Amino acid sequence: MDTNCKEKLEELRAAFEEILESYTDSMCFKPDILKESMKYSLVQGGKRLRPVMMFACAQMLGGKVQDVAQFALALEMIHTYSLIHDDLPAMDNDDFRRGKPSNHKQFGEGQAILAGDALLNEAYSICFAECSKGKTYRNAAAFLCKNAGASGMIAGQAADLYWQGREAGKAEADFIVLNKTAKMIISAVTVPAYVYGADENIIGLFSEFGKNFGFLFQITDDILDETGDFEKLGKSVGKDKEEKKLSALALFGREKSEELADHYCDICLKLLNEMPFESEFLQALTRYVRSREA
Ligand code: GRG
Repeated sequence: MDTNCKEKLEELRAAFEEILESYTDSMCFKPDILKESMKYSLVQGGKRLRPVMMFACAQMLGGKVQDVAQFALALEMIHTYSLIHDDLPAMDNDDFRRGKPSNHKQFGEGQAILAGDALLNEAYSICFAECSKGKTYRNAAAFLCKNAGASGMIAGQAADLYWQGREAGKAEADFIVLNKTAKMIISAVTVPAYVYGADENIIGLFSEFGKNFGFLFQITDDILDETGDFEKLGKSVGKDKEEKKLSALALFGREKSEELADHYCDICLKLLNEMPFESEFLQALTRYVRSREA
């Protein structure tokens, strides 16, 4: 990534951290353990990929970070809840997340479930509050919430759990990635287009970009689970194979997965080129994710 894009990445990340800090400072939930457990997973460690992408898309469309700040916050809260629940013994049973003990290791399983539930519900309250800003905000909120729910991320997670250790093929693996991973990224990049009332064609382009970026992101995540390093990733490695997770990597092996990653990367770049907006930063981010080590 060139210096300009790196600076922009840091600038957008810092903008999100500020918004998040102002939210966590204002949290006054009782009992204290609820607030602390929510805050524990929200602050520090995450790459903030989804908020950064949302802000970059808002700017691409001629808007400002502030226009979508609350949706970025809600999206990161939903993402964080999903990581807390995913780490539970009943799901992926991971002891580390974002470089520190996972939420249930720190607060116990019951509190971790509740921290996740609370983050999800508060995220919906934030989206609900945004709806008073008008029709385009209502459309954006509906889109974001749908992609996180039973026809989005939760469907993907349910399929991921179901197919673990069972015979399945590419269609099932793609269903998991589309829903578990890509739908949240589709939200990140398409919410600004909804907020600004963009036409269907533009919404379709952002959505398709988000989908392919999601597939690229997941395949690099799967490869890193096999080749990556605990220190850099901040989470356990090697578990997907151990737990017989269904993925492109498990189905096709490393070489073909690298080819698939190149394929999704190319589609993302092509879609960005088709957009009538300046997309240098998202192009750089796409290439960066293709070669990421964390
Ligand atoms: C429990 C409803 C429910 C859903 C869980 C997020 C998730 C779905 C599972 C986590 C495992 C996994 C591989 C998910 C795919 C998406 C993904 C790679 C999430 C990790 O996102 P990053 O790398 O995490 O952006 P940070 O910590 O940087 O925010």
